[in-house]
Amino acid sequence: MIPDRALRKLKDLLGPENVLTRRDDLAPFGTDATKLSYMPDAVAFPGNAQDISRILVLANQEDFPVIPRGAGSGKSGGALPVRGGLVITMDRFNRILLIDPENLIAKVETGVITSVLQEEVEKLDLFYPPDPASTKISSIGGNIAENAGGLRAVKYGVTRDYVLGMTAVLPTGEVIKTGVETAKGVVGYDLTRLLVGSEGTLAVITDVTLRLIPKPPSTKTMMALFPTVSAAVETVSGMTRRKIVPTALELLDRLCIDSVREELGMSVPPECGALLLIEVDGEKTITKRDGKRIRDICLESGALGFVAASRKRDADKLWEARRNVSPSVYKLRPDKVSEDIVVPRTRMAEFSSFLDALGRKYELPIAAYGHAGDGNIHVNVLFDKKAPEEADKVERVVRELFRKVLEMKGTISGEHGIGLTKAAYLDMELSRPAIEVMARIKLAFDPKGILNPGKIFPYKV
Ligand code: 2HG
Ligand code: ZN
Repeated sequence: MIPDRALRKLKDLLGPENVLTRRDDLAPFGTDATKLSYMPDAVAFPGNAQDISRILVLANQEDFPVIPRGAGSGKSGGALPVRGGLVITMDRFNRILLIDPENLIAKVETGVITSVLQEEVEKLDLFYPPDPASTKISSIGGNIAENAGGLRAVKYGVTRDYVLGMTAVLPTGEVIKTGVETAKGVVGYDLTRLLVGSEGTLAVITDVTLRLIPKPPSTKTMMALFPTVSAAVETVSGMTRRKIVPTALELLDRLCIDSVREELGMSVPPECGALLLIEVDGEKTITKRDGKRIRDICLESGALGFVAASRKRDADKLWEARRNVSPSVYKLRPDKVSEDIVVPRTRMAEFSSFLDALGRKYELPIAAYGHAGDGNIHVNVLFDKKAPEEADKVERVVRELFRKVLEMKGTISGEHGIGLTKAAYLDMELSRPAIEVMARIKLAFDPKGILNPGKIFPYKV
């Protein structure tokens, strides 16, 4: 609960138009892409780092939780107000401050939508590679909070690889600068790297300096059809063995294909059990050569068909369909849990047989898709929460999945973060001393535990 005097103070600080307290207005800020929902006590729209600093000082004095929120597209519940309190949205932090083609950097406020930045830098023949499937709806700040990956991570790495420095407001109200605006920098502990992926629990990041690279002059998009997921992922291993690193190498299993069949714009025969979407980039001669090598590998590995998109429009359609898999699988059941496990690339075929057996054992549809080039597979367990015989099984399915992934030397989260939905499983992967040292870091930043409580840790820090 936020005391009335604190709410009055907030309205004085930000202006009454920037503080919501009516229940009807609050509900949309209590949910995200997990479809879980919790009611905040109030929502604030700060306009600059000083506003956030004052809010956090007040929260420490009056002891209420503050939950930073980007665009609300999170997949692990990182922005949900699980203990009520004040949600602060970054909507007003929506400016691209600088694109510097000579130093290859951009400076942006963290509420900027990722695809907006991508489009702006591409106008100058520059490239911001991190490309989560949600690029059109997620914000740079949210991507940084969760260290988002995405489709191009196989070649270009993840968000953290492009963050050089930032302005961050500490939970105790101090505003700090971390990192650099230069190509390199090693002064002091790497707080930038610590804050990337800290899921809104250590600081509120208000602007960032990002590394850019030159835009690849051309791209080539291809689709290969396979009878089974095993055949498709064996092909992925074949490409890695032959030292081919595409820009994107994405898998869709049969359930996913069925969910976006119309959107693909290319016909996929019913005997197709899996497909790979592949993109390469670079000089035209290179994309042509790599495209041919990839085609040969796919056909040698038993592909049922192989097509290259001849027009940009067709390629865009394929990628759009791929980005829509996550919402489209709801056609199969009204509810799902989305996982983002990673297994060693060489063990994906073994993992896909495990998933088949898991689905049969629990009699639930399990869709598998995503970033096969990284071994990062989205396992979506579909169910109906109104049907207790289905809902009761989901936790067991997830535990069994994580146990197998860890046994295979994988990780339980490759890109969505732990947030709320995976906190109960954190100790499956991390040892007690590792969690304790993280808890001590949290306490060093946030002694009163006011910033985004209830996230990451399986117990109260
Ligand atoms: C994707 O790659 C996203 O489509 C979402 O990371 C995946 O919902 C999911 O499981
Ligand atoms: Zn993904």
